[in-house]
Amino acid sequence: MSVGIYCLNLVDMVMVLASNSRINSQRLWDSLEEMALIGPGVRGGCNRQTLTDADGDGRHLFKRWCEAAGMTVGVDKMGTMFATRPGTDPDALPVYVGSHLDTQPTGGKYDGVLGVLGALEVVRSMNDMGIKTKHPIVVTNWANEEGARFAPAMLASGVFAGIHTLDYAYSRKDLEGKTYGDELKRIGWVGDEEVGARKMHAYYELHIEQGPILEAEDKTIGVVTHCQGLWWLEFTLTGKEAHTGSTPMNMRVNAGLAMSRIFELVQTVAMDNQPGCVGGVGQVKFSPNSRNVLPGTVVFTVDIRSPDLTKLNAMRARIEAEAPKICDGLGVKCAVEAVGHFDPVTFTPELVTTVRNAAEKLGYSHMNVISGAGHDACWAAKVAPTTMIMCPCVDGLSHNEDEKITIDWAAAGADVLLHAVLETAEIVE
Ligand code: HGY
Ligand code: MN
Ligand code: MN
Repeated sequence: MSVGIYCLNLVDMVMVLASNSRINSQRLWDSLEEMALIGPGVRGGCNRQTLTDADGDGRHLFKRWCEAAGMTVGVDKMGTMFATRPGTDPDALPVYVGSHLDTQPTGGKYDGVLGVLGALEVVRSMNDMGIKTKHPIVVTNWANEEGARFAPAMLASGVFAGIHTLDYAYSRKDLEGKTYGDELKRIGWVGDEEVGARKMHAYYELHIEQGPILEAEDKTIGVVTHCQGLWWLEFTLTGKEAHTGSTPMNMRVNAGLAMSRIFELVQTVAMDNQPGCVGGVGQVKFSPNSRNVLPGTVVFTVDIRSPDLTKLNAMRARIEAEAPKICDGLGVKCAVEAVGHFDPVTFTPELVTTVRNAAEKLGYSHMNVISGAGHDACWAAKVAPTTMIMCPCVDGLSHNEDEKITIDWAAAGADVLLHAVLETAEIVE
């Protein structure tokens, strides 16, 4: 009986490896923990706000890691970072995969960061397995996704997709009056690439859910089919500065009182549009913000969202119709400016199927989800086939230093990301 020696040639070996491959979960977790040390919060989370020195330090670490993984790093004029792993076909458009490294002031370790370092881990794992792909892979760190310091959110990806001009983006100011352009220059991360000049074959983004559904349904992977739309309405209310003690109640022009009644209005409008709508306010600025002076001006941003465009715009219309009446009744002047917006997003069905098939193949429980939070993928979807992958987070908590995920959830998300990217980037010998 001849003993046939069946040996796998290199291509078969790579294909077998690739078909069952998993990322290195401990290496991913260690990278997440190391990045979290940069711009630490005060309760175990992160405060690595965009264009701060901490953001700059995080960028340098990410660049070092990318170069150590054999990638070359380009930067565009908005400061977005693109780390390229070459493909075998120099004419093939790259598969982009990433998210953001900037955090909220009281952010977690994983919002955005899991997507960037999960993408880096995909490349590191491809290197380990000697996998080559036809299409290059570009690991991406989008600048200013959060919009916490410079509104609107997803600013750099918005310029990339042609939604905002570079001048508009550079002019955006933080609460201290510093501009995006000046701060980007100050940290030394103004790149030379024209924003949006890069063309994508596809874009994938891994992100924590930032909501309670996956954990509650005991599902490991969120197959993201849509993302809800958003309006950020910035109100500037003008009252009259006056003594909080000696000014009679009937003589007050109280912008703070008007603000509180508009908060109630936002809550009522959102609750009147259940299910599937949300509304609230996260940022308020009183001037002069002194305990015993009635505010002369109050500036705050109303954040309303819905996956239903009609409901989203109806909420905006009702708030913009009723808020001025509240102010008129108090003698307060009311100005509103839309400072952030995107319509609900439908991700690319073919890529959504690729993600679902990868989760199936890897044996991960999964379900379709609509993203409650906004992401750079919302703008990438304007210029390329795009979709997202989500993993659960503990109690659905995010934008809070107590944000938690498990190493298994992180690994599952990055495993699915690996297989989706390999499918789209096409493994070759
Ligand atoms: O606002 C958002 O949904 C995102 O966290 N920037
Ligand atoms: Mn995010
Ligand atoms: Mn966020």
